[in-house]
Amino acid sequence: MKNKEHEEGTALSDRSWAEPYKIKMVEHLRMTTPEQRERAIGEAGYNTFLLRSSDVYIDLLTDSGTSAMSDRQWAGMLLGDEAYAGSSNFYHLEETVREFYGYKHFIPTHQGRGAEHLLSRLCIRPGDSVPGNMYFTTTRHHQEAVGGVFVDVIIDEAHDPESEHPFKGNVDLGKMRSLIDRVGADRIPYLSLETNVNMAGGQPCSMENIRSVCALCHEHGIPVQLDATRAVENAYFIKLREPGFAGRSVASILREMCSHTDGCTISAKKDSLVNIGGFLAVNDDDLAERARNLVVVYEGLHTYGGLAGRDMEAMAIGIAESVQEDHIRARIGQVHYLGQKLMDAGVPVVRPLGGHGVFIDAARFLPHLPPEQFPAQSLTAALYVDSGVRSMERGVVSAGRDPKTCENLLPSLELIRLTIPRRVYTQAHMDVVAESVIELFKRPEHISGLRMVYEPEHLRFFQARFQPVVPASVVATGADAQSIGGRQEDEQ
Ligand code: PM9
Repeated sequence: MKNKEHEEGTALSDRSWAEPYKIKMVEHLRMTTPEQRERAIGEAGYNTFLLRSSDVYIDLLTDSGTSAMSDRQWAGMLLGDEAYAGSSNFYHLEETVREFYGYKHFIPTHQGRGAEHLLSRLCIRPGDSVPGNMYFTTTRHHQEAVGGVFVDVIIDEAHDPESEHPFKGNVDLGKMRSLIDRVGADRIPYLSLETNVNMAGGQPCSMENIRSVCALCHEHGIPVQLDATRAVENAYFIKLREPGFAGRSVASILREMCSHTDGCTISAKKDSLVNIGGFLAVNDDDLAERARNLVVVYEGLHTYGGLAGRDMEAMAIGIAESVQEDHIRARIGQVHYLGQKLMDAGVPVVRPLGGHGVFIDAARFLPHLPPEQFPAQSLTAALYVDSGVRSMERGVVSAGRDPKTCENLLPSLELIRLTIPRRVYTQAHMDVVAESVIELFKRPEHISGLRMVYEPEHLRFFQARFQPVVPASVVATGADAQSIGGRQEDEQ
């Protein structure tokens, strides 16, 4: 592979590079026919979360828990100490988290939202404002569930898919200052600072921004809690894009990022290369003690937090592997390989390319669909029917409703995410994905919109169901397979 951004500063500047591993075990993929896929997506209510994975050819739904573990991690699984209390794997993991992230206290949880739940319950009082650099679905849910009000303080560029700002995850210090002035520092329990901001397209924060926003918050006595779920990927972008960091190791950049903050929540299912797990890590002794008291209510004992000993061992090994330079370069390089192919074909994607996936601007891809027909959701269904590639909606369905007015929140970004699992697919898979997206892009008008026919109460994107809204013109001209569900509607 060759990607300009990833060649700089390496000995291989004018040479191709490849994945830094070889394949030892394979899992067979099943290719289906368009007819089978039309049936499957109809049965799934046009929601890719409701497809069976056996009906999926290339699964780019998420990078969460979908990584391939290394031989060392699998070997570590056999070293699981499955004691209820005080497992040796817990101590290994605690030591590893301290070494790579640097926080004083470590509390394991079953996954990221377990840690978000604990942090939100422990720190947020009803009516508090909780600033964050763009919302994340589960994070905001837990903040609102305990009466907090999420306030977006990300820079404006993050809401513009075409802005080439290299650090679109940055906090706007002016927005943060005016929130402090408006509600008072004592009504802000913490700033939730996400690394490689997911909903913005996997966009990083700069070290300079992390430093200055932490200084501002600390001046007012407001702690900063990092969502370090993809902090390693963020560290790599700092190394590539921020002056003064090219010669530093990703591991040392990660440590520095964390050192400015007061604690973190992590879904270890991403950066840390495991299929399950998460944690809360904090420096404050009192908060740590209260978290240890609460974890036993919701997750399990404070030395396992809902995880098996073997899961903790795999996580400890995965964390050490996650900061290896060749790993992270290949990981982000693969995402950018796919992104570049789409950009070369003129497909509108979020720029600059981010960390964990390529985000297609569905509003520009399907300009004939109004927001109330869920363009991004429609595109995920059409892509699946075309090629068996599973992607995820990140637009109005994910945004949900305003808790007060119950109106749909209309985010500025209406995206689909082609999320790349770590160490799972090859360059050839990326070619197949790109071909399918480009094929759809040639005939977008054949893709019909959707209407929501079932809306769950919480985090609706996971389980909502849809039906096609087939425009009369498409039905009249006898649309082909791309008119997702045209035939389905006719049958009903
Ligand atoms: N992220 C993702 O696919 C999985 C669930 S939502 C579809 O991107 C951040 C930045 C995340 C995240 C999960 C969580 C929650 C917290 N912060 O899924 O509970 O991207 O482990 O983590 C998903 P858990």
